[in-house]
Amino acid sequence: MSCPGVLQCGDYRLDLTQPVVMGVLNVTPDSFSDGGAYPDLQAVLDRGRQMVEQGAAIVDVGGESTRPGSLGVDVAEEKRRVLPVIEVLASELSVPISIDTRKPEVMREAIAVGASMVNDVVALRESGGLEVVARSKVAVCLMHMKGEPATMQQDPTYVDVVAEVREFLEARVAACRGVGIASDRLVIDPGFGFGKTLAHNLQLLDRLAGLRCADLPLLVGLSRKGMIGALTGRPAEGRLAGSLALATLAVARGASIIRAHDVAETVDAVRVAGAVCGNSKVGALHE
Ligand code: 9MG
Repeated sequence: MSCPGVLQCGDYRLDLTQPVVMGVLNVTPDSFSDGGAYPDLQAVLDRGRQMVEQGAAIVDVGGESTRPGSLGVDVAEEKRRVLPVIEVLASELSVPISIDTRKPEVMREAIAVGASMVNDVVALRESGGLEVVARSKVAVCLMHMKGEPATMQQDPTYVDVVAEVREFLEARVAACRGVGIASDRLVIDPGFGFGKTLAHNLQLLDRLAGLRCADLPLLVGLSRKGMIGALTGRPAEGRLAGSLALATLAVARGASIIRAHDVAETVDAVRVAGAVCGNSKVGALHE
């Protein structure tokens, strides 16, 4: 049965009565490579442990870049990058491990080695994705993306971006329910930067509460994104202050999960924002 404020992630029950942080752990060749063919598992595990110590409630592992302009990797290469990492993190860490992938075969094998959540930028639209998740107990994040990463930022247009994103998410939630995925396993995400101009991103954030469907938790990924670069003129590594400002605004507008690279700083921002907005227990705990 669905229980408001709890996300069922495999064997984990994640408390979302206060907003939480999902740490980003990319295992693309430029991230944890030791120069050889395989990811440096010890370095990845150390980073995962550090994220948990810093307060991450979920660790999101991705082996394929979805940045604007990026080209995909093939399924064998993606599995080679992520599966050993998921297996070691799931056995060593005490939080749900999420697999960031759009490929049903990668989802299935990641779940088999311990992933408790699927983070899918195409919201289970690839053939077989719905069934893989339905046959498991994992949670799934359904994200909106218009177009494909290689071309999505080439003049994206909407009549009403908030209404179109909400209608898309409602349809994907209905598709999930249609194959038997319970509501307490679903999370929705407007997909900031995925086929959206700066103006679209700002409207979506400002009207985030209007995206809610069926009281499902909202996840947002704003950390280091191009919209911060557009507003501040700073490169990705100089966008922490902008990322924290957006994370704070997202919590104020009802976001439950903040996907972030800078875990320690984001956890503090989210706790403070959650306390002010009345959706966190942290104020009471430390008074
Ligand atoms: C993988 N990835 C990159 N940005 C993201 C975002 O905004 N949301 C989700 N769910 N995943 C993302």
